[in-house]
Parts: sequence; C-alpha cells; structure tokens
Amino acid sequence: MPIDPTQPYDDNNVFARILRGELPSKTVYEDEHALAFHDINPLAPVHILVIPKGRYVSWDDFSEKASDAEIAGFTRAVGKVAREAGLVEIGYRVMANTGLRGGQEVPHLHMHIFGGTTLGPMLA
Ligand code: DGP
Repeated sequence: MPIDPTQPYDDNNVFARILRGELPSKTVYEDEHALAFHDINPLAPVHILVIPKGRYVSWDDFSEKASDAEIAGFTRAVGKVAREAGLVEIGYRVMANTGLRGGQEVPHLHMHIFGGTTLGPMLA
C-alpha cells in the first residue's frame, strides 16, 4: 500500500525495526548517518536500500528537516555504497519513491540503488 507522506513518523515501520536490530537484514554498509542492506525483493541484479538513521518519513521530510550534517553524511553514504558494490564503471540508478503516487510503501526514507545490468528508461 502506498503511504501518506504527511503522516507522522511510525516507529514500528519495518526499516525502524531493522535499524533497532529487531528484524534481520543483509547489511552491506553502516556509519553514523546511514545503513545499507539488500532489498528483500530485488528488481535488479544489484538492489540495495540506503536509509538514514534519523526518523524521516520520506525524501520530502528529510530534505526539509534533516541537518546539513545528516544530508551530507547520507548522500556520501549512498555514493560510497554504490562504489563499494562495483557499480561506478557500468553505471547505476538511485531512486527515492516518495508518497502516495510516487510508489512509496515503507514510511522511512530509503534510496534504492539499482545496478548490475543495463537499466531501461524506467523501473515500474
Ligand atoms: P518502496 O516501494 O520505495 O517503499 O520500496 C520498499 C522496498 O523495501 C521494496 O523494494 C521491498 C523492500 N522491503 C520491504 N520490507 C523489507 C524488509 O523487511 N527487508 C528488506 N531488506 N527489504 C524490504
């Protein structure tokens, strides 16, 4: 179900539970600002999710309310994860589904990193 991007942050969402270690994930990277793990339902040979450690519902919420340090740290983490996954030479895609008609289902900001193949103009 798509989420309402204006809803308050839900501390029981699945990514909040992964951050607290209550649910397992295949972690590929972690630092002060970000956690990255493999998507449970990969849509490409490489499909990694990068999430901020702060409580942000969406890209809209994060880009408005996060501190400059959080934004810088998170952005650098996304780039680092893609580099460490070996995606720079072949190319990759970064995507944040946002809100009701943006296809967002989990109400904690997550950047999808897709790679490992030639990506079409859009992923459904
Ligand atoms: P979105 O539609 O942008 O909100 O994408 C949510 C993604 O999260 C979707 O590709 C599947 C993934 N996902 C949902 N639940 C879990 C989970 O428990 N573990 C992991 N690793 N990924 C999950």
